[in-house]
Amino acid sequence: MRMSEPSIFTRILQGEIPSEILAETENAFAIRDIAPRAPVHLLVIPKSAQYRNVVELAAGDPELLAEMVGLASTLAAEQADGAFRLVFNTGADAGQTVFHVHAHVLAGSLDEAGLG
Ligand code: DGP
Repeated sequence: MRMSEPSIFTRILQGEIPSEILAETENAFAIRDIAPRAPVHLLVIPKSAQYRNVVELAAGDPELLAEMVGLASTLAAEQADGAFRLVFNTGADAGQTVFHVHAHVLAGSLDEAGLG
């Protein structure tokens, strides 16, 4: 465990910052992105902030990565037609701003959608 400040997503999970938890599994949860770039734009986030990005997550806990993909798929089926994009911004130069790994789930009409 790093000794840094809790991430914004940890603070949401702990109820310090309001955001509806749309769904959760044992180790992950989902919220709506605060600045949606698609008709459906969700974030699927591990409950633990242990991994900073998807490369670290895939190396350290591939089962958790699979759990996140499953939650994304379930939500895309519930909130859209089941088709979705899964985007992991990885590194500040790629647009990552929160270094607590998270998947952007983009669904709905994606013609105009940015990549998260
Ligand atoms: P990224 O740029 O890939 O690190 O994505 C971080 C996303 O987190 C960004 O799309 C906006 C979202 N976000 C940041 N702060 C909050 C917040 O307080 N609530 C919610 N729901 N989303 C947030």
